[in-house]
Amino acid sequence: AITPIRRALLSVSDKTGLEALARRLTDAGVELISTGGTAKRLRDAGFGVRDVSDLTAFPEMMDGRVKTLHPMVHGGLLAQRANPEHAAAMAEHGIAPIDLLVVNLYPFEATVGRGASYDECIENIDIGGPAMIRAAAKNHADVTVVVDTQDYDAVAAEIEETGGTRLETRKRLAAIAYGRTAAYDAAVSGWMADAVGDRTPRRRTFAGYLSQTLRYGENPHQSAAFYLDHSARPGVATAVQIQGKELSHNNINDTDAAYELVAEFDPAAAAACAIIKHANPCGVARGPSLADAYARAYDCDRVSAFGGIVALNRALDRETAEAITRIFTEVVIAPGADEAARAVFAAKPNLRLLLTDTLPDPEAARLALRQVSGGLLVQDQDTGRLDPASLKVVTRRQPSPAELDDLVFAWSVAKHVKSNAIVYAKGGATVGIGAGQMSRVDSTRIAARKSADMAEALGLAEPTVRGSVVASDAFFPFADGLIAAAEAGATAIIQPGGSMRDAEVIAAADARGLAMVFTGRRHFRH
Ligand code: 93A
Repeated sequence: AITPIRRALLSVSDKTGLEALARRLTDAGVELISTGGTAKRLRDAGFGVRDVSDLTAFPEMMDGRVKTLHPMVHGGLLAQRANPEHAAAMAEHGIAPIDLLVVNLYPFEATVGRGASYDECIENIDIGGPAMIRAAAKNHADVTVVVDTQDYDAVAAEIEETGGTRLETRKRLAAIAYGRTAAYDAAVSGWMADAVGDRTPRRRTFAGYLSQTLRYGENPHQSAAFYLDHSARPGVATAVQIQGKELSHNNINDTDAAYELVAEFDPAAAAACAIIKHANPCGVARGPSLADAYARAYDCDRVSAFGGIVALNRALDRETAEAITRIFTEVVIAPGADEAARAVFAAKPNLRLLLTDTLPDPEAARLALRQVSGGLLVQDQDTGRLDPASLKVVTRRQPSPAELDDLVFAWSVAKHVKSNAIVYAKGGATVGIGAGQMSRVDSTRIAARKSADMAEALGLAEPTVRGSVVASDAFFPFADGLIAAAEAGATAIIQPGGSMRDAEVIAAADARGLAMVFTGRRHFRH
């Protein structure tokens, strides 16, 4: 069954495609009504359009805060056409039906995104638009609602073809409409809660707004899209892509992991580089220069670094760009890139280069979400950072200053490795990483074995884990993991402590002359 469309109300902030739509509606004999700015744009383009203020016999007032909030508008949207009482009310009050509503809202998310003042953000909270959208969507039995410029073409085509719209189309559009108002209010709520620093998980609602549809998801048979939240946090979501192929679902996920990790390292203190594969680091290093940091991150696991994601904590320079382009790399993200570096990358047009103005703030409080079947798990993001002064030495031997430095470095990396996480480090670079194993002792052994393989490939006399330190993201439940690390050649250990068998683990460390410190805090990452 087709419901004819005779009158349309158009009220849009984003005027993309407006004239083309108006042309097709007018040609199909549809009468147009509009709010101030939209009406002006249409009139300037030569269309005949009736002002909402004429319909309501009320001026738009209070800076436009009140323009469509009127029974002449809402009656026209909400009246059930086949209901005799509704028809009588319409006749009595002279309310004419509105069959098509085209609205897009004040750009609240974009206003927040460009860092506008509090008052300006408040002024960009649309009230009349969502009210009309919700009214029209509720009454989809009779009314067609369009909130996305991307739907203009299909709706216009259906009107041209049939003189109206199908019920199925109106239902589909109503679902899109409620999705838009829900996401809109979630953005307003999230922004306001952030403004007062309230991140109580039980009070939050979550929705994003569409940034882009992706070619596919984690695998080619999964469809996917990328949604942004209101936070405008520097990172993969807000970065400018300078060059390279379109980002994939997995690129976005891995780039996020890479940038969050490298942001742990203060660029004023040292350059740092993280290379990521499958959301886990395969090499992380600090250094006097970016090129040095990249080279040593790469040396941790050259095999895995192939096709990896590289994140830097300083602006990309020519030397580092040249080193990165020597192997196949998927994505590079950095807080800037100089001209010479850009020129080097330009010769590799497929390589994706993402730039942000600043690094993400690793200490910024925020919520982390994870989907489970039928729900969302919500928690504070793990922003816990180590205060070296709080470390407790539990062994007879104290760590040397060099060991201590590496222990803190390894711990910062371990926080970003999937559990069970084991990270060996030496001289400000990881030399072996064990990630995502179901047993901690397996992670310990895998990290040592990878390091031995790497040492062999590099032609080194002995594995790089010899004389390294090791971080464990959670306590060693038994001494076996620690013994495995000691046998691999680690000389110092950082871990949360807190196992029932801590005494056994400490005794095993003392027996081997290891230094061990407890953080009192774990960094599970599942
Ligand atoms: O300030 S409002 O919340 N009050 C209203 O009554 C109202 N009616 C429509 N904003 C309102 N709108 C919004 O105005 C629409 O959602 C649309 O985004 C915008 C279009 O205004 P103009 O046609 O003047 O450009």
